Amino acid sequence: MKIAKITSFEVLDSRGRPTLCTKVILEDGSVGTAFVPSGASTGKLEAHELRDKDNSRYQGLGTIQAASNAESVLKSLIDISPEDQQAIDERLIELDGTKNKSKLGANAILSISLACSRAAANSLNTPLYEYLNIVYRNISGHKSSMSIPVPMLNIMNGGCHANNDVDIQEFMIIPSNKYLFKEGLMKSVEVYMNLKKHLSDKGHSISVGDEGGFAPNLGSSEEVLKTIITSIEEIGLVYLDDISIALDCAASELYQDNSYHLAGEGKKLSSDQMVEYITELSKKYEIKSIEDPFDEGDWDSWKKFTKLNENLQVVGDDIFVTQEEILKKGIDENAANSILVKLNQVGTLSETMRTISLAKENNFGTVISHRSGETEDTFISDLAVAVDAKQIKTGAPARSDRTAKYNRLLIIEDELYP
Ligand code: 2PG
Ligand code: MG
Repeated sequence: MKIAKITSFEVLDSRGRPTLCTKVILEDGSVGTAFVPSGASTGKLEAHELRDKDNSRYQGLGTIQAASNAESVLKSLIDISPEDQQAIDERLIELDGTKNKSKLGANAILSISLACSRAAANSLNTPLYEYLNIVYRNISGHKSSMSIPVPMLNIMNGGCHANNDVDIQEFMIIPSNKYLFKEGLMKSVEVYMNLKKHLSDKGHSISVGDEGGFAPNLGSSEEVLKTIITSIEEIGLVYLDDISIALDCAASELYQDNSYHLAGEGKKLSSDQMVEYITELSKKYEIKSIEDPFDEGDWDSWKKFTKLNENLQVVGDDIFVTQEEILKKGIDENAANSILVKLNQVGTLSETMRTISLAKENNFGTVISHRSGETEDTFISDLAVAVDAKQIKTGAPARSDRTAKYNRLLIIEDELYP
């Protein structure tokens, strides 16, 4: 089997910005389509998202060049079976030839990598999660089983995902793993519904941020945490037993001139003070998981914090950017105990799977993640199931770009456990 055709063009993401839609068509007529997501609080070492910078279109954000690059690789892929994901990805990396995929664009490369796996799964008439599980077993050498991940739902937005006065970017709820996926999702949605009512009754705004979470001006992170806990308890659920809280501080966005600027709270903290502040906040509110509490370059704080908070899930996003080499350093230096996994931070499916495999071999948790700029593509739901990731974060239970992922998991749960 060979790839017969590649087409790529611009579509819109959830922020209304252009992004790529790429179709890989095989000789037998099977088609695989993939959309590429896009971040706002991006890590410096992420693979390069190629934008046209032509200000006469989409304020310079067009992706026509990336689309044309995606189409141009066809002739270099026709000697490789689309089922050989590693060989496809290696050829794409070779053709690009740069460290950060800036020549073809990581968006162009990722769209082919993902579309190719979908086309192969369709050609074999296999559900995507099952096909990805086979690819993951081959790449990792692990006898990995499949499971439905626990969702982390971002119900209050701040930072650069909203224009309010809350410094921390994401306040997420996590249903207990005693629940089936569909039950945990339902409980979480009930909290989200009650939170909306609660905010509205108090005269707060119920408009939402980029990931579908509410974004009122509550001024301080403690106020947000108290409001969420009240919304959980008001409907008869037990905080921690039924629903816990996770945070993504996205602290690289707060870090400037060696200090953390918490503008909403009117605080400017040194690294040591930030370690203290985050440690106290997590202890006081019994936070279960905390992502990017420090700047991606502030490794000393990461190490101190992880050591001080052994029972807390400490997740590295901007610091590891889904890259195997950086994760290796993080594992060696005990800079965290979990990794956030985003396909477009590295740019191919096989590299993403190698990073996941390294994490698992070292007892690092893996959280599969969406981006703040998303599309209706639900690839990450299948990926999370395929690699037995345990957790997925993909926004609030609102807006189709977010609910599509949860709905896909409901479909997979129904197929796997009818
Ligand atoms: C994050 C993500 C997703 P962005 O920081 O974890 O929630 O945001 O896509 O803007 O990097
Ligand atoms: Mg993050």
